[in-house]
Amino acid sequence: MASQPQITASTCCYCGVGCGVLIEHDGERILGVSGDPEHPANHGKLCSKGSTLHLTGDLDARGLFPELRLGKGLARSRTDWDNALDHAANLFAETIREHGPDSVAFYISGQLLTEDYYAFNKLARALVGTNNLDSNSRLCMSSAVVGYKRSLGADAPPCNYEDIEQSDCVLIAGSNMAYAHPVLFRRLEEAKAKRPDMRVIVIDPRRTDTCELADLHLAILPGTDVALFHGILHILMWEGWIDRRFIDQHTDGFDALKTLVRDYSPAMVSELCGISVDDLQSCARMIGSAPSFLSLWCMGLNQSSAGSAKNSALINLHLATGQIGKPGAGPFSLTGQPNAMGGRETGSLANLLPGHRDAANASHRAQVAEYWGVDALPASTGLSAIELFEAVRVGKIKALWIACTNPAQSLPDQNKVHEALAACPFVVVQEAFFTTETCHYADLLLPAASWGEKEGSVTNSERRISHVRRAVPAPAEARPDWAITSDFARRLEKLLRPGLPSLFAFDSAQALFEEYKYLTANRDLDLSGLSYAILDNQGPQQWPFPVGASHGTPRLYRDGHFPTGNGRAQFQADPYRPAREKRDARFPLTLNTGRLRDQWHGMSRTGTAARLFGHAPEAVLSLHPDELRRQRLQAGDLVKVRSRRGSLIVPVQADDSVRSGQAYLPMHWGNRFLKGLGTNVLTLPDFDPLSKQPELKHAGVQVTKAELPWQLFALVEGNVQMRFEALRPLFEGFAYANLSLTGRERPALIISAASTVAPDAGLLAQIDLLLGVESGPVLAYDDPRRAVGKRVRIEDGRIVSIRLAGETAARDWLKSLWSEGQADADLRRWLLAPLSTPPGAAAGKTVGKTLCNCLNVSEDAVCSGIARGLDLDGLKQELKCGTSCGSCVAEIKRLLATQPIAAHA
Ligand SMILES: Nc1nc2c(c(=O)[nH]1)N[C@H]1C(S)=C(S)[C@@H](COP(=O)(O)OP(=O)(O)OC[C@H]3O[C@@H](n4cnc5c(=O)[nH]c(N)nc54)[C@H](O)[C@@H]3O)O[C@H]1N2
Ligand SMILES: Nc1nc2c(c(=O)[nH]1)N[C@H]1C(S)=C(S)[C@@H](COP(=O)(O)OP(=O)(O)OC[C@H]3O[C@@H](n4cnc5c(=O)[nH]c(N)nc54)[C@H](O)[C@@H]3O)O[C@H]1N2
Ligand code: SF4
Ligand SMILES: [Mo]
Repeated sequence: MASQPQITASTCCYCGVGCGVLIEHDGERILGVSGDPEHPANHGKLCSKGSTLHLTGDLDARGLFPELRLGKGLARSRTDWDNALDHAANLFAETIREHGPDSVAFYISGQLLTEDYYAFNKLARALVGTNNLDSNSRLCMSSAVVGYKRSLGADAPPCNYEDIEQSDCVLIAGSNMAYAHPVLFRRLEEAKAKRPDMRVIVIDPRRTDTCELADLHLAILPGTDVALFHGILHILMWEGWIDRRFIDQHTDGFDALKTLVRDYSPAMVSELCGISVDDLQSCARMIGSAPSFLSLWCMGLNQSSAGSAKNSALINLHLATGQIGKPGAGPFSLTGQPNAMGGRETGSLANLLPGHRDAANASHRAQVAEYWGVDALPASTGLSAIELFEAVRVGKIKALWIACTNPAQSLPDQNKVHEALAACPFVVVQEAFFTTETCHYADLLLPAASWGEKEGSVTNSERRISHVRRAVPAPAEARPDWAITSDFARRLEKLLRPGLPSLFAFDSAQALFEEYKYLTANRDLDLSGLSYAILDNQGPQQWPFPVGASHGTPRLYRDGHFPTGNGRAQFQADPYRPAREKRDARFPLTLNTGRLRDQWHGMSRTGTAARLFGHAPEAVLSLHPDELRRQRLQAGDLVKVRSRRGSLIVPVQADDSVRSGQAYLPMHWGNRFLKGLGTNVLTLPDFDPLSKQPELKHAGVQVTKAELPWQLFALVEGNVQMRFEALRPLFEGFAYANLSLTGRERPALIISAASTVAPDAGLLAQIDLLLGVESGPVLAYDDPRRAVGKRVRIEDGRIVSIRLAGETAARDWLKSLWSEGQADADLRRWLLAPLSTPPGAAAGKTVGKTLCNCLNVSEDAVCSGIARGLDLDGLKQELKCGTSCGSCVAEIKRLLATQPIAAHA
């Protein structure tokens, strides 16, 4: 029974900043969310995604009951948990007996909780006996893992968030913090506002919102970071801005590096990186003269065929200047997912084992095997994500368990990934939302509890562990991941090791944590002194936190001692190697991919909240205006983007934040929201030799105009998830189709589609039926000769559904009438006449994007405010934009810098 509103303190389930949230609920349903003022990561702040968590998670999109498919080609049907997990256990046991333990694999996620990870690790390594356990962190953090381990000896970001605020010089490389780590970015903004002498350098081929804070932005050519970092070191050495004492006392390998970087002269580096020698010199000067220097980096470094080299080349700068282990200093890799760190700690990459151990290390294997009470752990090499899906595709992996990740959207080279999933004899998908691209391939689909519904722990970017608390029960039969995994494991062990005591006698998340934590004892990350009770009483804590500790460890390596064999950090001398796909005449553009401000990955959750589409309503390719001119394209044209692996049709926009010769497409689009296999149909599976992290940011592409004269536009209010599911398959036959949500109080599904000729009348009739414009209070005008038609459904004087076919010139006008709740005489006259363009004055009317999602302020409103002479404070006061989460402030500042202030506006 629902009762009085209650508050449960938990964490945000999105990014690695790891903000604390207060969930307001009635014991059954989540009613609201706010920032937890007590949480040290965010002190009460939330970004546009965190603050809208309670608006996401539409039950129509959630998994509620297990579903099983009894044969390829058949539909799945609902089943119960016993049947589901027995079936899976039988199939896994049979496969393992027949083809060996390496014929099965687990592909998991940085969004699982530490306890979930631990259950999967024990399942794969101790029970099944395979190292085929990898996670989406392979696409995300594995280059940082290699970087830290080989340069510093252990996979441990040495800094904390306060160091960022205290630093004199912050270098942000390949990270768009303003979008991807917004609350931490807010903290940096505030620190710089208080100490304007702080220097901020941004290294990113694009001019992102993060650059709004930068004293210097180096728009280097894609993939050239190693050359840049070596070039900076060259100058630091030349100018004597290095710390000889630190190098002598605490490091090895400087001489080899010195020899290498001698060649990276400013002239050569400026040429390679496409930046000026002056900018390069200023960058080196800012670093070399700063009392404290800290670097932050993310996917622009990691997702690269030179990801490990980029990480180590940046860490070299810290070692050469002694900028590590002291306040405001150090190399600080930002983690993407909320518990990417927990995954690394529990050993959830094929090459790792729990407690920062290595699967290839025999004594590490023996330690873990002994702790678990099994004879041995597998010595065979496990497959990393890209290799794993290739092994599935060629039939080596015959049973695949996927949890909390959507590889049919997020892995590179999607044609191959879809082939693999279609070919795999048995695919299990453990998911909170049954709408994802990967769910389509599940033979067994298991409903998982999600945010606010499960308990456990997570570690954020600064090594801080929070207790994730459950506020409400999971819907219907959804269960927490650790419970699903342990239940399956208990059934499997009855078949694989009958009669032996269970390895999985866990009755709570806490039981898993208690068992796991001792595997970290006496390791660099020692968190064996922690417990849920300590986290509850003392708040979130940073590891190491060994037994007997009274508080966590804010900063590592204060004494210059590193966890390598001889206690010294290791310089790495990797030469610069260009990105794998060179630009050539056929593929003259480099495609860069990354995040939008208000969306999360494949959008299974954020894509259920209509307002989160306000800032970026649909998939659009960004090209520099010069590039558009060169290709004779207009903004808004549909283009075919083609790489060596696949192609995609999207509209194009002019965007001078992208340099000529480059293109940018957000990573969020998959086959659900956009027809085709999404952004990753274009990207390449080539990976870094050490980290095996794929090069997701540099694909060679060509762009050509797509001639698709027959266009369709539709908008329909209400029941958006159900309509989405029903309508999406009908657009398979269109060359282009983008589905998304729009609106705030009245969410609507919105569709843009195009093809060369009109679809047959039957298909259009089916679409009309689902849009509710086939009968009832519908105004319609059809011109079958021109294959043009328009239909609008009006209820209680408001538009509730629109369908334009053949020609869509009136779409923006109609959308604005819909959003204003109008259906006036103009509309009726226009509807009943053959005209397709909107009447007179309305012709230019468009619905601009929403800049401030919290207060619902459009870009148009901000621009007209600027035209009236308002500054940032004036805009905040008058329009209220930017006064809540602050995620839009960087963009408002950019508009202030670029919009003309009309003299007599
Ligand atoms: N809104 C939002 N926030 C998120 C996420 C999300 O989906 N949405 N996901 C989370 C996750 S899992 C992750 S991993 C992080 C990712 O966070 P970020 O890494 O900050 O985000 P991206 O947009 O992927 O990429 C960052 C930047 O790298 C730049 N870049 C591309 N190539 C190069 C290069 O060769 N060198 C350099 N120096 N830069 C380059 C891109 O232009 C881009 O601006 O975000 C986390 N936060
Ligand atoms: N082109 C390109 N591709 C990229 C990237 C890029 O920058 N460019 N970035 C890469 C990076 S860094 C990352 S991290 C990946 C992310 O890629 P994915 O891991 O595929 O991303 P998500 O959409 O977050 O997938 C998580 C899934 O888990 C489900 N889920 C949510 N909560 C729970 C839960 O509690 N339990 C279970 N079982 N399921 C749950 C969600 O519904 C969602 O479908 O994408 C990678 N792909
Ligand atoms: S910065 Fe935003 S997305 Fe990241 S944890 Fe905090 S509220 Fe969540
Ligand atoms: Mo990530």
